[in-house]
Amino acid sequence: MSATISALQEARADYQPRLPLALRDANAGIELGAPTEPATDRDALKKLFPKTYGQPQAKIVQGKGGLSTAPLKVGVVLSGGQAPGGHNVIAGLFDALKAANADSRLYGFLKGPGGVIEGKYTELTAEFLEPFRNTGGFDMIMSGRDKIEKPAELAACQRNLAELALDGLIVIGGDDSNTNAAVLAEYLKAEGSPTCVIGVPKTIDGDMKNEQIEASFGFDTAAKTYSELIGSICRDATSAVKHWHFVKLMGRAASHIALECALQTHPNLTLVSEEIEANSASLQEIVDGIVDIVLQRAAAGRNYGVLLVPEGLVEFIPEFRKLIDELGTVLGDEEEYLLGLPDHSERFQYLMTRLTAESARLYGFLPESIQEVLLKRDSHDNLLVSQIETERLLMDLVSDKIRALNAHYEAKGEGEIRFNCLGHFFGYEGRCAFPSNFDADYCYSLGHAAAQLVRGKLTGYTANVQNLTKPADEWLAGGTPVTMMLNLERRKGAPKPVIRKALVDLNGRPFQMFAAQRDAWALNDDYVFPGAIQYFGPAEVCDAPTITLALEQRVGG
Ligand code: FBP
Repeated sequence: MSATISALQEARADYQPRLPLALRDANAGIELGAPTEPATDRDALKKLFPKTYGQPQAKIVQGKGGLSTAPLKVGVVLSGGQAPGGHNVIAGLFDALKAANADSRLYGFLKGPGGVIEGKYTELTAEFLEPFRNTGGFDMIMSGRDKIEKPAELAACQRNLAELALDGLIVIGGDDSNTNAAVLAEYLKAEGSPTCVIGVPKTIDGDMKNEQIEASFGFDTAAKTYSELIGSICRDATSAVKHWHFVKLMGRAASHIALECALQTHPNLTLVSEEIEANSASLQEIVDGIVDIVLQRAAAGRNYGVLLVPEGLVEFIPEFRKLIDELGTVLGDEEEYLLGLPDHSERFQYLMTRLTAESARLYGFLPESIQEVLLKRDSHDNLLVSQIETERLLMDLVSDKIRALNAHYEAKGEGEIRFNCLGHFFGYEGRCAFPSNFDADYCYSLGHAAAQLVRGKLTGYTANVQNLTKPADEWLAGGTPVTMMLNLERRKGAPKPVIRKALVDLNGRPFQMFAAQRDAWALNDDYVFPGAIQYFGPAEVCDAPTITLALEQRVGG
């Protein structure tokens, strides 16, 4: 941590995150509900998770008692992309463990799950932790995207956890990492290891949510950070009156971030990947739709506008989906050979012989930078959508079409349409922002909840905090068995257990609210300027949840 700190960081260090009543109670305990089941693939999942399948829901309740007060040793690891509030999960975990027994110790595994496999860790003491409270980023112990999957990796983890004699390991991660936590929990239980594994729902993408998990942490801060920037871009558009801004937004497959930003700022156009898939809209149809709005606004004298593009868009356009699936099959069968070819032109030539004619045409039409990215996957077999410059592809295609229209108008002696566009990508900018009050409180509560689950000796659970649109006092905390959230999906050609990703529900209130207003936003300048996240001031300015969460929990709208 840098020796020089900003005035905000100094002031923010004094912020005491709010906790629900049950997490403030020294005599809280855990109440277990009825056994649970996943929604689908029950038999297969039961076979894969014989030791942890069907566990009951866990609720942390005031006054129940019965949690261990012995000194505990717990490890924590940050997994995957940064999300504001991660440091507060660790602070909450530390404070809860120390409150139960001052001799408890917390260890941070370094650089993600790889640190657990390699046994690289540091002890997290009060002094070490102090400067990180209420700050963004994952720099306290760093993160990584390694997957604990192969038998040798699972065995190495077991060895390292045993060496430290850990009672618990807390995995702070998204859907893939929580799935990984469940796999490790199952393995350790089967091996007779005493280490419990508890996940914490993290990701700015907002796609790890379900009936039990109302929101993943980091979504609130990231979406509000992007909304501030989009609001400023909207004001620039109405000031300069000469640019269309094409803004790609992080968020992986799900369009939750784009949708939340649209609800916050009312841009002229927002593409929602899930709707594009539902309508089977082709790339050409998407481009035509954008051009249509550009023309309508130009006719009203508005040669400017703002368009939001979710980063995972291409995966939802049917012809791209087909291409991506075909590339996936080639990579599944021949990755080493393909990626071993000396340069892109050779890879390209080879792919032309392996793809269907339709996919080969689309692949050949794409810029080389996109062709290259389409051949890469992360350790969880995800496409690297943050590196696909979809906004630029759309800018080029829209510009081409307007150029063609202008040639046509010119031939008829009509005036041309002025269209200048600028591209932006808001992604990494939002992942390490100072957590909003919501994320600071939510994360601190999640950390406390995870500590109580370890004290209750539960394993294979994801910590949850619910009732999030109410004041923190009224939040409810507990744990959801991970097996309950699993289903089988094909990854690298084989069925794999994974937590079902929550995509935008087109019948849900957030999308419906957006759909009811978007026509007016397209043509008028109905922009809203949310401004920067505020940490000090009136509750309606500082503590409001996202519009998405409020609508989903039926508050407002
Ligand atoms: P997680 O799913 O791990 O939370 O990561 C979220 C994310 O920020 C995505 O929105 C983005 O596509 C991806 O990470 C970028 O990955 P990387 O950090 O490896 O560039």
